[in-house]
Amino acid sequence: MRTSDVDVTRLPRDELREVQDERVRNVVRHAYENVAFYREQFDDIGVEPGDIEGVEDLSKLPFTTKEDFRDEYPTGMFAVDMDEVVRIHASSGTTGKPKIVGYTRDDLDVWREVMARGFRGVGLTSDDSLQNAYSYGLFTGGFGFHDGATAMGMAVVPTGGGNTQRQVEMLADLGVTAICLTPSYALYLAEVAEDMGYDPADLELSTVLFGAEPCTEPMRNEIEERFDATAVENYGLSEIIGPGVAVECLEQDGMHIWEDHFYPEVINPETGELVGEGEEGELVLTTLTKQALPVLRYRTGDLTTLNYDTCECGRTSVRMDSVTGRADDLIIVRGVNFYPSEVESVVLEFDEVAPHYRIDLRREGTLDKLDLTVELTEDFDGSRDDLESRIRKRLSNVLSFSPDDVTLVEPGEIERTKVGKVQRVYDHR
Ligand code: DLL
Repeated sequence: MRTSDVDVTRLPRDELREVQDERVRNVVRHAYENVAFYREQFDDIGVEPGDIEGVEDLSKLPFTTKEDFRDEYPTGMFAVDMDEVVRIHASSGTTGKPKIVGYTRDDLDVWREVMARGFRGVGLTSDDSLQNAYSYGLFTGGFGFHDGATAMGMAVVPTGGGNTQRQVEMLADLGVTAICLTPSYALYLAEVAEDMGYDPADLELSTVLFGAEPCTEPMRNEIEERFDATAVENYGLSEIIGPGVAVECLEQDGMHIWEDHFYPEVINPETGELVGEGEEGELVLTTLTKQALPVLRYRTGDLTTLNYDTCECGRTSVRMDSVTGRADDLIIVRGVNFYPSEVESVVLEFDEVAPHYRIDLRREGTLDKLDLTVELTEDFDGSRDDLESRIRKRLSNVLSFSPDDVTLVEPGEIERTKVGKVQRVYDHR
């Protein structure tokens, strides 16, 4: 069955399942026949491609991990010869070799299609223009957005990351209607625009497409207010395709996973068992159509929850919540566990605080300590002691934890990320 993007996101779920089952059979066979890594994995546990009759059977297979990508560096996970590969990207982790990913011509078509689907889903048309402030290069953000927007006929302004004053000039002078960038860079861009004498809300921008790093609801609200635009989220990762695995619609009620291409499962990161419907856990993805780099049961490390209810927009595709954190980002201090995003949600409840903060973890003797630095807004003129103690109290109510040190700093003092992904947690232990 051929699926077009008009119908597939609204198919009754049992019909979607038929599409997925057929595709998973193909991708499993393709991976087994062409990637020694998968063949060995299957043979080790005595499973044959024919044993996987549909997505329900995926749980018979082991997970694929980031380490597997590193072990197979650079192209051991590829299932086609290099002459069929037309694009390479890479995802750089904080440590070790990057994960190299490859695409055939058809893979690029799929990528364009899922990106364009996301654009159309938020009302963008070929009449819109998109300023692409994601970096071009090995990172998938730049080319992923560029190709999808070009395929749709939008006018792409390929600024890439950084050079923020120029970004502002382009937005203002060209009357650009949509922009894509990380949420932290969106806020920085607004600040620079203000410094240059523009009110970001007066720009023509109607849509801000953000992703590539976590963003809490208060942070999104701030972006929407600053730019007087609708801010919609995009999730993805290089190993699976890049941006465009899942995208919000205008309901802003979870990101639709394009399930005809990417099959999601959620597991308990400790045990590897599937969690119950609607429970939070680590997202595991299987590519259903990728040729150059088929990936079976990939542990993304990203924590989320899936919602299978039909969306108000009419789409039946499963929706994932914003990523609350990565399983490996969990902060454990003096026996209390929490994610940086939880600290962010609490801190941004305070109107006196700007959406910029950092968390420093250090060790004193045998004790772990956590210092929180938050930035004040321009118009703050209250008592610092009072604000500090209210932030502490609120953190301690919500997270059962109070930082060792809370420092309030002047606007602009926390360093901004101009290219790449923001870092908010610094572990000095
Ligand atoms: O960041 C792809 C992308 C580009 C997505 C632009 C959206 C927009 P990688 O560099 O391989 O790919 O990083 C993937 O980034 O596993 C998540 O931990 C994180 N990530 C991506 N999107 C989101 C999001 C791109 N919306 C890793 N919210 C993923 C939170 C995200 N984290």
